[in-house]
Amino acid sequence: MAEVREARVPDIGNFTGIPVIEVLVQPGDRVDKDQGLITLESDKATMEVPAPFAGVVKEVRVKVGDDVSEGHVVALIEAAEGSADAAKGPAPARTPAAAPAKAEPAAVKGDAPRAGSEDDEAVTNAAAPAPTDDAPRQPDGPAPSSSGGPRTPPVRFDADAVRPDKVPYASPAVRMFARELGVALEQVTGSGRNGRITREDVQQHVKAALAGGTRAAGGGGGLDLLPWPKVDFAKYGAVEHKPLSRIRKIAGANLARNWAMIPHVTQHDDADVTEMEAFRKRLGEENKELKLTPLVFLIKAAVSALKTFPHFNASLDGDQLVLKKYFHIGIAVDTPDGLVVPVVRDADQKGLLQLAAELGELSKKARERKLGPAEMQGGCFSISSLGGIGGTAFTPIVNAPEVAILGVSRSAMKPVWNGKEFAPRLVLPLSLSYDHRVIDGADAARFTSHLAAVLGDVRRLLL
Ligand code: CAO
Repeated sequence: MAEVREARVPDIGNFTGIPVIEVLVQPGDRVDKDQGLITLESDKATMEVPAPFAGVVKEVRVKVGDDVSEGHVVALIEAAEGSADAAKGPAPARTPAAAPAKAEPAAVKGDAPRAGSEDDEAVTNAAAPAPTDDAPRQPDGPAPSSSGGPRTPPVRFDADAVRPDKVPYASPAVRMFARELGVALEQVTGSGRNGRITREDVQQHVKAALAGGTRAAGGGGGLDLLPWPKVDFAKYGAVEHKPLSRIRKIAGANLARNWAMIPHVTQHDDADVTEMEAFRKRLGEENKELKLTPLVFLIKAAVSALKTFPHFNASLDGDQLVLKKYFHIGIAVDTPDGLVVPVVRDADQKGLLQLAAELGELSKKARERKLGPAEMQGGCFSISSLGGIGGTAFTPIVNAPEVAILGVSRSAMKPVWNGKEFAPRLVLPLSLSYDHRVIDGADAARFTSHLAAVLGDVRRLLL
């Protein structure tokens, strides 16, 4: 007649009083050797206690919430007929078992090696090989001790080797389940105790990915944000509801994507535009029909800088940088309905006066909502000028798929040291935001220095 034997908690290093968080079997269950019986969870990692031999569970001696240590009896199992391991297995139930022989411990890694994997050798004597109901069973278990006596598979539970901030909190069974589905556990939010990831969490993650959610299974990043706060503002005072305009909704969605997906850095600089302003005023006097603002000089200066630093006139396309040989400059225009960005095409081929005329026309059309989609497409680089309004600096958001945007604030007279004395100079603040995946800080500083040099001496635009 088959013997009923004890299944005990194996060697788990120096850990004692580890809570049981899952009981994976119940009386009557047929278990294979090394099949998980219970899951333990310390504050740093989880592990399964495996069945030391195949058989039928007669009694489960622990429940969720119990604290267990090495040698604690987990279950009584009636050994299957002909189970070689059972013959050499632990002492029969209710007979105190010999202390489990300690094999050379192997550290439990963050991801438990799966049965039959290349890692098996390294973990020959490590328990918790992590089979699951739907996983292949491990054909052979731990080797008997040299004495040939009974032994429970030992586990070295090396919590120090486990980085709690790096290792997702999940049982070996859940890890294997995630691996089979190609899900990176780092991207799954755990709903269990202490943020532990459950099988259901993995399933939900896959469902969200299949439904086109932001979190793709096994790859990509994706933001895992809290839901937007829902507040009843009327509780605190009078309010009025006003629907967002279509432009604001579209612009808002684009801005949010660009802000979230592009690693932004903003480089600030000053340009001495004293001479440029004197020239602009003269030119304005001669062309009273045109509105000749500093912006047209900025467009020309931007073209000059883009020619000198071609990777600013580019877009990312996967792991390719698409360098553009044309110079279409987007101009952010403030309209009552929100922000739009019409594009001045081939700005390199146009003079200051033509640019002024075109800019006047585009901003008028923008404010009258008469811009066609084609007039807002194909931009290489954008300029957002708040100079007519005020401010000293700001951080514009890159207009994807462009890689940089120039923000311009209001010029102001400032005392500037010329080597001998402070002289009153008209200083124009520049704020260049860029995509740090494409542009390095040093190049951004060179770019704004180039802009400042060109705006400081507009004769350079002829070069
Ligand atoms: N410093 C000082 N004065 C400036 C200046 C600057 N940097 N830029 C413009 N000015 C002056 C102009 O010379 C003009 O003066 P006059 O009336 O005496 O001629 C006045 O400010 C108003 O200029 P403007 O704003 O009408 O014209 P512009 O060519 O500079 O800009 C446009 C045109 C369409 C870009 C602008 O009207 C606009 O919409 N700006 C807002 C852009 C925006 O919202 N950006 C933020 C986007 S969110 O990141």
